[in-house]
Amino acid sequence: MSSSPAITRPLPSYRQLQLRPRDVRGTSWGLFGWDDQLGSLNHLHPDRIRSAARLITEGRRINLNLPLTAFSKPLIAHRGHIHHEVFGLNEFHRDDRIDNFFPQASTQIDSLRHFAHPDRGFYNGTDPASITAGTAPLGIQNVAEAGIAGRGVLLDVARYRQWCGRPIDQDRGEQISVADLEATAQWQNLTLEPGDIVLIRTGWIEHFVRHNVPYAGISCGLEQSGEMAAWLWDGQFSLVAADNVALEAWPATNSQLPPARAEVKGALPRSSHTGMLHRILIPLLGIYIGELWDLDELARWCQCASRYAFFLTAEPLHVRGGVGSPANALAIV
Ligand code: UVW
Repeated sequence: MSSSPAITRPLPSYRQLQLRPRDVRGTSWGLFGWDDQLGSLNHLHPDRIRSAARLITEGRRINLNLPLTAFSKPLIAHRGHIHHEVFGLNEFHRDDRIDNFFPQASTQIDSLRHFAHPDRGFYNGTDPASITAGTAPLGIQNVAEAGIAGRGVLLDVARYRQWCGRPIDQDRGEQISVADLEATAQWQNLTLEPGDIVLIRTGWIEHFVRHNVPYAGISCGLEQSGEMAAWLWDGQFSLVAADNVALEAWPATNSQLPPARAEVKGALPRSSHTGMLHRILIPLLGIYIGELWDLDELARWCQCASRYAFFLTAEPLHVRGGVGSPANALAIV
């Protein structure tokens, strides 16, 4: 799989998705083909990538990844801390090994096998039995094979909110609204375009990592609402990533999204995943998302240059059947 096919017909809006036939209602299933593995990455047309390359004016590279070892105490309890061993076959040689590696423990991209919707299943109706280690469906290797490159745009919501006298309260798990995203873009004089790789800076990394504030398991992030899902789908963005724990606010206790039918009926116990935007974005819409992207240096450059668009690449690990991966993301300005 070397490049995405061009989309030859207009895509339905999020509102129109809700009017699709019952078995695909509210989903993008089949719109990119029933065997599609790339979802929103189909928006990375070759002409968009060529035009994004023209944004490279200085030739400066800005790393967007935290170290794999950034969190000695895991942010999500079940994701442990890596053990890195350096050894040598003799005194003139070194090799290394990493054990206990959780690919989503630091800066990451989630594959489309990360979440299923409890009532609807995995993206494109993929058989859950096919989602195991080493199998291809929806695995992160699809992204590694296609590659990510295109126009990155930064929405520095943290700085916008500071500027307008409403700084984000990092301890409250605040929900960032569509209105805030749009106001930030307008304040930055940025017009969002189809195919954009949208990076949202909430200030989480600056607060909890750079200023070393103890993290109590509460993170600001995108509001869990139909309006947010509509904004992300209708914008035809290729990928959306943020500098926080889950892209969306965490935990999802103030979600405006309804629980799954199975949860309402009691067939599935409610959990920390109830009400998550992940359940809409990944399995229903096929939108690739990223978390814990380090956007602070990029934000400084954007502010100095008064420019919020740049060339961006990301290349996840080529792990067949991988669920998530370090993002290996780079802005080139
Ligand atoms: C959460 O579940 C909080 O986020 P993710 O698994 O996508 O890292």
